[in-house]
Amino acid sequence: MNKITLLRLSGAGALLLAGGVAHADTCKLTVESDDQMRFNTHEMNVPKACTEVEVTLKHSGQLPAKVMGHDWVLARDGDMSAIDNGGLTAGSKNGWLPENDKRIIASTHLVGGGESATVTFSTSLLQEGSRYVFFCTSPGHSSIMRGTFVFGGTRVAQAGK
Ligand SMILES: [Cu+2]
Repeated sequence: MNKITLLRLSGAGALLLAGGVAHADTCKLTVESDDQMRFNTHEMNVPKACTEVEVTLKHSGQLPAKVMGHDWVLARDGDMSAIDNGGLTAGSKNGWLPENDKRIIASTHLVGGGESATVTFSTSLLQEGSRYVFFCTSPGHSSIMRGTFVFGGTRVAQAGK
């Protein structure tokens, strides 16, 4: 099930690259989270050749979702705060995710230690050069648990674009 290529280049600034682009249109990425309220990367890149992206969020810690639950949410840079606030309002019964929020491009459900969750979405939802972020909507987590998500190209678009 898990045919995932994960290149860890360096600690917190680790870069995730999708594998098998030439052979498959679905590009698979894995992100790990832990009991210290961290993702193992702050940047994810999806090549333009990918028509679909499959992201698996793993929780390598031991604490239950109630205490240290994490999710993986993708949105445009400017929508993060509003989604985060919506998640707070939605509360734990909704896994800290606002319901039917069209600003959410993709999201996993909340996972606790030892669990994982996968979400698949089409790259037709993404525009090359736009600024996207991935983050966790557990209360207070997005201040640390956030990163840049880049579709196509090798650089994040200039600020203000
Ligand atoms: Cu979290």
